[in-house]
Amino acid sequence: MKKKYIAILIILAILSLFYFYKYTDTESKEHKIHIKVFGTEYQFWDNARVWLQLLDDNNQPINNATCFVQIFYPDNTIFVNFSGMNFLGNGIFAYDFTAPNISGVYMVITKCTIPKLEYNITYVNITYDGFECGTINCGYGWSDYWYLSGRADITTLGGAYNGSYHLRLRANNGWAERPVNNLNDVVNPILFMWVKTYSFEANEYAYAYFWDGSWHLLRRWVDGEDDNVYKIYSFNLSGYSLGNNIIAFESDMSGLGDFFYVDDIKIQAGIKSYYIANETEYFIVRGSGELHISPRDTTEDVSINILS
Ligand SMILES: [Ca+2]
Ligand SMILES: [Ca+2]
Repeated sequence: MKKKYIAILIILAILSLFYFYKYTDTESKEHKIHIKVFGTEYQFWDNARVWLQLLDDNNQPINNATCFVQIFYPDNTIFVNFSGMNFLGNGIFAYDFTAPNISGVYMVITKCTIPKLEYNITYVNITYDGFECGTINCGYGWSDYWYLSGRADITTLGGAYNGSYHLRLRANNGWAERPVNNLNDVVNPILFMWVKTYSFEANEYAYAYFWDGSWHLLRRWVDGEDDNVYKIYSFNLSGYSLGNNIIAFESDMSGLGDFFYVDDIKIQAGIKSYYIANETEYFIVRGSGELHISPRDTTEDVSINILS
């Protein structure tokens, strides 16, 4: 009796090969492209499909590619010789065909060409706080408000560097921290801040930290530089793990008459804007996989199927 097969739904976990190519760009920063090739299992005369997905290193689909597929019969002769694949959206390209009546494993080779991208870099202030709203949520480029504890406040007292307000820490328990927006895709971020200290004695300190998964000391202020005059400090953040980051300050002085002030804190960094550099230059990204084809009326050579 003829058996009825339910649709072959189970996608074989076909080889997924990842190929890495560089976009050339003005900063020679690496940009990776990921290609995953999928086939599945079909029977003779099925409408069959192989497809692939192209993603960049931010897992965003690459849609401006041109992709071709080559399919080999189980005896390694050519069945499809680099036919164009159809773009379906979201970085997915597919090739549809009628499954031939030769059972076995078909090797699939894909090749995509992607226009080369370059980018311009514009340096801007991506994070800033001058404290001029007088509370914990001024400025821009931050992912949350300031968290203040102990003797830490935003005040007009003591003379701001710019405007009326600044951040002030006193005594031995002041702590101020604020998380910044994701810095993952910026170039050469540099942290600037204006700081002044006053009335430090020996063994009195204040600290600036940067968190990138663990805390790193940016600078320690000590007795002898506590002249109550604002000075600018800069810290190159390129060497840290950029993504989820926090800037923090801590006071470790003796009393309420010892002062650490911060104003006009900012991160300056390069922002990338991509463009197609040259219509005649392309990257080639290759991938491979396989699909299985089996007879309609027998379970022979069918590795995975569902019977009703
Ligand atoms: Ca200010
Ligand atoms: Ca003191």
